[in-house]
Amino acid sequence: MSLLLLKRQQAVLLHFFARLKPTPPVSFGIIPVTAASRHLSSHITRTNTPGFLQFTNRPVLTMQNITIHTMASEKQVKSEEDKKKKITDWVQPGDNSGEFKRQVSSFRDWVSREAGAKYPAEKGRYHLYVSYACPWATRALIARKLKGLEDIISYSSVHWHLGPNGWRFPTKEEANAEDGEAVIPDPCHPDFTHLRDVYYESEPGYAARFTVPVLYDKIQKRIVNNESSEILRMMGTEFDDLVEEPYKSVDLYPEALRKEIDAAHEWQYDLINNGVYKSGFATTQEAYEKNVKALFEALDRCEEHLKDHHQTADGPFWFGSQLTEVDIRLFVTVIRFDPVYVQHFKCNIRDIRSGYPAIHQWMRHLYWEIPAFKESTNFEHIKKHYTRSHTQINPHGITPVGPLPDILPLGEEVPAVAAVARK
Ligand SMILES: N[C@@H](CCC(=O)N[C@@H](CS)C(=O)NCC(=O)O)C(=O)O
Repeated sequence: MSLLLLKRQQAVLLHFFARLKPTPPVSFGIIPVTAASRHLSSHITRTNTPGFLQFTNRPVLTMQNITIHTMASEKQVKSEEDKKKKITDWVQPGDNSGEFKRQVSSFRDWVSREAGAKYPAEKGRYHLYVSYACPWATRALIARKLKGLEDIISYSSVHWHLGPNGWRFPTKEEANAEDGEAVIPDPCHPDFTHLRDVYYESEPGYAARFTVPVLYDKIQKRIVNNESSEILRMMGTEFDDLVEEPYKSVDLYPEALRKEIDAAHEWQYDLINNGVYKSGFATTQEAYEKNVKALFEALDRCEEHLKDHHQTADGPFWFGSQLTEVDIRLFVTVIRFDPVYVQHFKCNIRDIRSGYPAIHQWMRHLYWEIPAFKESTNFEHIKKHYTRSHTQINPHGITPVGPLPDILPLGEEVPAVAAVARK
């Protein structure tokens, strides 16, 4: 759209509002949000529809603060049905299948070590937005530590609560009181209050979910990628020219294992990583049962696999002696299993600590023996986020106290397991 056309549309709007001025504030309609509209005052209010703002006829509109692109492209004009959607609708209203359907991530660029890359690997250039609560984001946090990228990629965590406007940044006061490193206001944009502001800065008409993780380029002021599997993959290799040994030779996706890694990801993503969400967000008995049974069959398969590895004693990881992406991606779900998924998502056919000895051992080894795993796990955020944000599942927002402890020490078992072991 040309600048001239835009200006003309702004002028028409201004004229219209000038005529409405004497009347009390009324809602006027919704328009697509733009980066500029963040700076608008009371004429604009947020809506619960991602990508759109509410216009009112409140006092004096100047040309300066109607710096809104009034472009309502085909893509941005939303149906009445779309407008009713809420961030907290995990299953779309009217979807009788009762199935949670995860959206496809939108930003899919890559940081690259290649010369002339659009997003070159550079120290200090990228920021990683995460939530400690989120298993997908924690994949990236773990990789950042394992690959020695702590001085190369900065990071911060959002507040644990996900509200009607999505993830928000902690205030300065909260940052002091919060439990957890880097739980701070947005370090890249001090005036941003919500993660969605970062999305709108990159793409004014963005109309999908505002998810973590987000890998952000501080120079181009743009989201590079918001898909955790890809952020994990690029952290594994693309910054290797900037890190010293021993980090350079940490290979999370080794050539010789690629086929097996890809195959494991395929079923584990669908049945386990996403399977807990499909169980927990289901709104029909059929959808819940289908997904929870498939989840536990997949966990049984993990148990068999890890039991064999432990018996042959070729190493503590999924592929024996080599820590790979598979360990990271499975860990972030399994570590949340007993504290949250068992009760909150009704994934309670068994729990890990009493029902899956080999998975339990594998998980505890990663947590207690490899600092990147423990340091990226914040049980406080994990427990509070799910139980107090998903009000349709847990209307009173009460966080269960147990199980205690969040994770057992290595070598200690729940009493029933220990009793059997003594026999
Ligand atoms: N495919 C994405 C999924 C990320 C995702 O769903 N993150 C959740 C947190 S666990 C989120 O930010 N949800 C906010 C929302 O959907 O509004 C990825 O793997 O990066």
